[in-house]
Amino acid sequence: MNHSSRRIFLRNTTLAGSALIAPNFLSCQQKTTPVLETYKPQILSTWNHGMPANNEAWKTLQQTGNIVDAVEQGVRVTESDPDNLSVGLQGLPDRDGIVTLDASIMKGDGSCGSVSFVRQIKHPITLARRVMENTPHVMLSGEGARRFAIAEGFALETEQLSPKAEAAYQKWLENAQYKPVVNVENHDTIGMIGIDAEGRLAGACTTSGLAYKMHGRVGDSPIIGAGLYVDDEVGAATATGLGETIIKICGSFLIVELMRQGRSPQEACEETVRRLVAKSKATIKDVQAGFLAINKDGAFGAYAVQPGFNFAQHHPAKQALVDSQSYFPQHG
Ligand code: SD4
Repeated sequence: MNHSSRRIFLRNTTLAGSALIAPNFLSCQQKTTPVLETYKPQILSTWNHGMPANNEAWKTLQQTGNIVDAVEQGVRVTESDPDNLSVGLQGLPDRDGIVTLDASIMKGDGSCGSVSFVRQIKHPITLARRVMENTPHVMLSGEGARRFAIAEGFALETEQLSPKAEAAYQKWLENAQYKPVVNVENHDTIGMIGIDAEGRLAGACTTSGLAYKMHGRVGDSPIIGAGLYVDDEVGAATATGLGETIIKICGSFLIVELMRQGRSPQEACEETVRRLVAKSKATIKDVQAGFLAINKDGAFGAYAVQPGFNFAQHHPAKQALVDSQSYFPQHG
């Protein structure tokens, strides 16, 4: 373990006047805040595919020292992964059989860019970065985003579905249920948040969105404050899962604001999931949503509605896949 990068805070807070109270009574009244492990630099990503993505982000951070380069290069790995059915052009299509992609990128100084409902672009995260850096706007959508990509020299890829996606789509067409299918396989968006050694933060989020969504549907991932939010003064958060539920509570922004008010990343994720559950009461049994957060000290947290959410963590002492806790317990 690299102790220079790891600081452990253990703080005992006692009730007012407790110094006058006998020790055995004090032990009942004493509230111990949880141990917060902090790591800088650190990269966190949603789901299993976060492991190779984090490796690339880490390598990029070592090479360029730039945390924005790191998160962009990291999630590009997932966008290129031919086996991934919910990020990039090999993802599952909408109900019309068309793959449309959403992505966003944000720096801790508040700069941000995103693209939504974009077709034929292999790396929407890089297009989102171009929106951030080369336009006066935050978000470009659909045909406008595609035209901007062409102007920026991006190649247009084929619209033919990957063999895996085509097979899944043909199977789905047999019943063509319009209800979004939410399960672990169907919310594999990659959200990545990172902090460098000096405490600069950045995040990236990219997805093909909900499988078999209505054509034109946009989820939380490209919405700044929903799928991603980053503020160097506080921390960063990202989301995965049923985007409609995340947008309704401005999930990532809410986490950052809760951390601003003094919550730890873990507490902020849990409170945000509770808010989401409260707002989605009627349908919550069918909903999965998960959040990942880091604060400016490098403390981290994660929480999901249902069991099964995990995240990849990379810092000087550890590269691991970590299971998140959840609001609902393991089924069965
Ligand atoms: C969305 N949050 O579009 C995304 C879903 C997801 O893989 O996580 N998809 O709602």
